[in-house]
Amino acid sequence: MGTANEKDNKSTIGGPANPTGSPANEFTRKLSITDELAAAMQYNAKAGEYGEASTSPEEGQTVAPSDPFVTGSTLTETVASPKVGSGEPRLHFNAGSEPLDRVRADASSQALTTNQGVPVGDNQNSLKAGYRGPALLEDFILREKITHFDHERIPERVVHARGSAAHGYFECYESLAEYTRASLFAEAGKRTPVFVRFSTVFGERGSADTARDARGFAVKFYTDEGNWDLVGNNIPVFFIQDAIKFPDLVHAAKPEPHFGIPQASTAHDTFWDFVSLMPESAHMLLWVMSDRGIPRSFRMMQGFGVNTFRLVTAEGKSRFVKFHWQPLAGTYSLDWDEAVRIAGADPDFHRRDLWEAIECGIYPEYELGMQIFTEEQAEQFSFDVLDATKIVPEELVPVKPVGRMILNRNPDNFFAETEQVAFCAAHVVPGLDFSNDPLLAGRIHSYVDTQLTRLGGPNFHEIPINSPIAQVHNNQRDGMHRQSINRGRVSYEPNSLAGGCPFQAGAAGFRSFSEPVKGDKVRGKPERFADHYTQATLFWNSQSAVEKAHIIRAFRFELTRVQSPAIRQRVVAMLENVASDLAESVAHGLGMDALPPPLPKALKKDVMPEVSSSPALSLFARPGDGGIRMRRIAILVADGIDGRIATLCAGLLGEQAVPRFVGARLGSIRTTKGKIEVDVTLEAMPSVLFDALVVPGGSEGIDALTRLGLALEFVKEQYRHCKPILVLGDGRKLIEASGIKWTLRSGGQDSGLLHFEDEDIGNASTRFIEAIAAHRHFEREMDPSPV
Ligand code: HDE
Repeated sequence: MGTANEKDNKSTIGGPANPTGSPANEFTRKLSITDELAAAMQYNAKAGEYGEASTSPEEGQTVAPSDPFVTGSTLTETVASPKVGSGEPRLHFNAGSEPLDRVRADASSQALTTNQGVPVGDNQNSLKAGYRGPALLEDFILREKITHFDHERIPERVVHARGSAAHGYFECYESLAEYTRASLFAEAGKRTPVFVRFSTVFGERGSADTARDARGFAVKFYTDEGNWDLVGNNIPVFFIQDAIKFPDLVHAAKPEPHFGIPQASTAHDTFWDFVSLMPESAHMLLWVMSDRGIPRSFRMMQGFGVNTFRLVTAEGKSRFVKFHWQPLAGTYSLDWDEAVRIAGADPDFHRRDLWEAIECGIYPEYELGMQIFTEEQAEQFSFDVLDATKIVPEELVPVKPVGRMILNRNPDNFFAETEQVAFCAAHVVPGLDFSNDPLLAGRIHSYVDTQLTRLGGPNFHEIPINSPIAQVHNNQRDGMHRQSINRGRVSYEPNSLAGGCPFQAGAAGFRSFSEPVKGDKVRGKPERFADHYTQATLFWNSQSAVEKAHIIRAFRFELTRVQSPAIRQRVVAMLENVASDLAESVAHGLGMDALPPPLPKALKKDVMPEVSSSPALSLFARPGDGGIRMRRIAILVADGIDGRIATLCAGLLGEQAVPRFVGARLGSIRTTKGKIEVDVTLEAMPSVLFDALVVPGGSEGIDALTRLGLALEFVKEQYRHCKPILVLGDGRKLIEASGIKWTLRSGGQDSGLLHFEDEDIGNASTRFIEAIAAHRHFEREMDPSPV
């Protein structure tokens, strides 16, 4: 056991008087082999840290210890117990990176305990001095329970507080090694686990899902080289160009501070005051006021990385990239009147939709696309790719599909996963990097910073949902709520006492793209950022007539709620620089007699855009796969309806749609052929919660429905919101009683209002399914609606 250093070891302050064979001898041995390890690293070869050499960092120096004991914390680590574990140290391993199973808890067949694991005998009564006497301070069971309860809430996210999330995976179509060394894109078929959170931006945690707002689309990829968070939105641009304006934007949009009104709505003075003084917001405003601001479902909206990022190859070559998510179910939206009513009928509309789709096995799917372009190409664009208020039109750089994402598992626990997940725009992996977008720079800082308050300290990366599946090894230590029990005494680098570990990865690790930078230290923006309107006009020009009408309606609605006429005028003056027909229509709706002069433009010269219209910007450009999975279909029922409706219902179920028999009360109703159980009442699930309507035949049943105000209302709303309506046989009487006309005002045919005789059910079903797949039948839309 003796080594050359044994004598010296004995002379250390902690050195034992060591009778041979005693544990103290092991102590001496450890001192010796520790010294051997330290001696094996004679110096720190720092040459690679300077000058030219530092651009390709080498792997850190490391020496393997002759015995694992040497890097351990204690000689007693082999002592096993049900608490400390097997006594076999798991070397080179961080147990915190194990799958979430390690922290899932299930109480079936288990007795109730305190947080200390003490079985609780009575969970009904606090401890008292006598049945009618005072409760006793001694009652640690009561106090623990109440104290924990008192602290159940954490601060909500300062923005994006309202959200819903799911687990799934990303699958790469083909190797992207030509563009990036990111491991998740290394080979065709490679799967990477993901956790995705969708959110609204401005509403509080309990606000309604259907508020008009951008939607967050944040994806955490648990790659084998660490976590990559693609923290995007469902709109490809943003309100502002520089992070320094973000607190102003959010303060202006949130409820006004003096009275906390309005909740989850930009329809108020402070928001429009701010944005009309920040004309760079014009482009984003058009997107938010379009139907993108009220998606039908999280499953039916696009996602965008917004900021320009970089892809970097193994050789260090960089290209710019914009990220796009494309939903397989197509892009569809709500009607504004519908969105407002849903907020009352089911404020959890989007959350429920996502949850139910996944529970039913109808897994939401999105394709990831990339617009990849070089810096030289970017130089030629009429806009600046570092400006987050600009898109790169697909006509300039097509979107290359690179993989698909499938959400196939709901979380076990909303708080532990959806609430505690922490996304961060700074979380990138080797092969990805940032551009100099000044908005992105602020984001790189903000996300970690905000978690320090929200999640209570610097160890939020250890919360199970946030921990990477890639191993975490570094010398960070301590802080609130630390979970890892780091073995050994070394928490610094360079070191020789742990054989240099953990050592820097060198070429295998993340390396920032070495971008040449020059220029004065300034506060300012490049000139191309001053063009605030060209792309807002491009968006407007790319919309269909229906979409334009909805944008006008949204501006009118929001500005009608603005109390200050001067602010309304300023917004209209801004819109004049986007499109005169837009400005005029909005002004007309606001009762303005004359248009104000347009806002002066910051950029005096005209910009020559590459394209003046881009069809890809219309929601109608993305119908999806044409399926009607998870579409909710109401079948109105009352005693005496035609029983053949059951056949139609079965056909819809076959398409994985969700038909529901809706009646005045629960229980069974009598049909001409037997009985049907009512699924839900007209009151509990009003029209706005359904995508389509069936009015069955059967004279007696229809007469009963015609006498029901709620049934008439139901039909009217389906019609007003341009939804497909299938009417069978005598059902036509309910349509007529609702004041609905069979033909359009233009005299044409309404493609979404179908009437068939009862015996025609097969044909009716096929046509109806097509009409549902078309989502809405806007040819019937009139403003204002006569029904
Ligand atoms: Fe965020 N943003 N953001 N943001 N953001 C947050 O981080 C911030 C921006 C986005 O589901 C916060 O953890 C700044 C653009 C999403 O948990 C905070 C700026 C885009 C989510 C923050 C922006 C986003 C957030 C609040 C301007 C689209 C929700 C809570 C410089 C690309 C993630 C949190 C989730 C959340 C800061 C602008 C997307 C405060 C400073 C542009 C999807 O850190």
